[in-house]
Amino acid sequence: MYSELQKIIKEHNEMMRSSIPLIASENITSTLVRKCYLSDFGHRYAEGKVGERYYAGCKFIDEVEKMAIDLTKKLFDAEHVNVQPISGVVANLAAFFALTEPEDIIFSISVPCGGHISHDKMSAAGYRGLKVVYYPFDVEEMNIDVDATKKLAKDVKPNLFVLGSSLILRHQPVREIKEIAENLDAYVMFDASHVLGLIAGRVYRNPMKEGADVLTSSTHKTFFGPQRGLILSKKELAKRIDKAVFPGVVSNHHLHSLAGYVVATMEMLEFGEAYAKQVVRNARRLAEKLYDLGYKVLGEKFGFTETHQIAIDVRDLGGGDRVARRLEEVGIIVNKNLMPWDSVDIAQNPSGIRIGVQEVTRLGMKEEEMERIAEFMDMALKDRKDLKEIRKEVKEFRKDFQTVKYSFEESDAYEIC
Ligand code: DSN
Repeated sequence: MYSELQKIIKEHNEMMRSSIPLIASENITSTLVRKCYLSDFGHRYAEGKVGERYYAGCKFIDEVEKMAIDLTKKLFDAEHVNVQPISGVVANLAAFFALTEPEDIIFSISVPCGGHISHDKMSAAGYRGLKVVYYPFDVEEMNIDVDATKKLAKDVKPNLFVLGSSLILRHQPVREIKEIAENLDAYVMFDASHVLGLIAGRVYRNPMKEGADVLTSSTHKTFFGPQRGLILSKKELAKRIDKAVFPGVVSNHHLHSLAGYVVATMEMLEFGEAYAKQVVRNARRLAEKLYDLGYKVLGEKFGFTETHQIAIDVRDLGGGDRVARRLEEVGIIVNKNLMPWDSVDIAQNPSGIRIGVQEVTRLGMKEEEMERIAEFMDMALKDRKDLKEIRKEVKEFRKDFQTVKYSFEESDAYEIC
């Protein structure tokens, strides 16, 4: 049995090693981060705050958590930091507990317009008992319609404005929403899961500097991983946030990955700016090339993207499901994605695909490689070559990109340490 599992892991690693990973919510960690997973921290418990634990044996864990807090404060110039949420959804749930009461009304971006499920009725927001009203959304701009939001907010009087999304091509209007919120005595929370690494790298505007009261996030999309969560907040909300996290929604908080997060934060401080700039350059180049090849890439009027993501309407190619499967056959991994005009009922075959270039950027790819990727996609989607032949070419192309860049030592991307 064990050898069967080993075989599966090996095959998975080989598949990833020879593919082009373009899922916008994923990234790869350096070996320095991965080594932390194997430490004894992974067997231990540390409930409570640094220096105020419920178990003995936390002396060194306290040092790690203090480093995580201090480095995060430095990176984001944050007033208060909680690094204990174990994922982005857990961070959101804690923020909802800290900022709202059941029956409160929140404004969220709808899932087809890019919002994350945890901001919606079917997930964390609904489970907190919140009533969800969607922002008016300008599809041409792929952004919140501020004027219409202002009008709607006057009638609805939400208690909390949730910003940030999973399909996020633009800077979102945090300042404008904050102004609306202030008049209603409401809070503004920004879920930065997708753009955290771009905020750290100073290419995406820091929502806390634009007026958000709370920033929630996962740590492994544009950020350098590993998979966990965090919350930044204004000082005056610190106690409420901390209580909502522990004992609210987290007990132990996975200390081996906390140590990995410390390494990732150091990497971000050192290399984040260069990486984030290259991410946005890569996303734009891939979008432009696909657009030139005749694909319906959203957002021509704003240069296609201001982040790591691009979105393509692929209805004329059979829809997102067909396109994602076909690309997978040649080793290009993307996700099918609802587009703003879709109903959630067609989530299994939506109108579009979403592409993120953060992981291939971390693997060292630049604009030239984005053009190659667009050509591979085009060959597969327009049947210009046998799929097996394209798969071979993709494998060959990937051979030059086997190490993790933007780290203190360049390491093999798939080595099991
Ligand atoms: N659903 C994930 C995404 O791909 O954006 C985030 O949790």
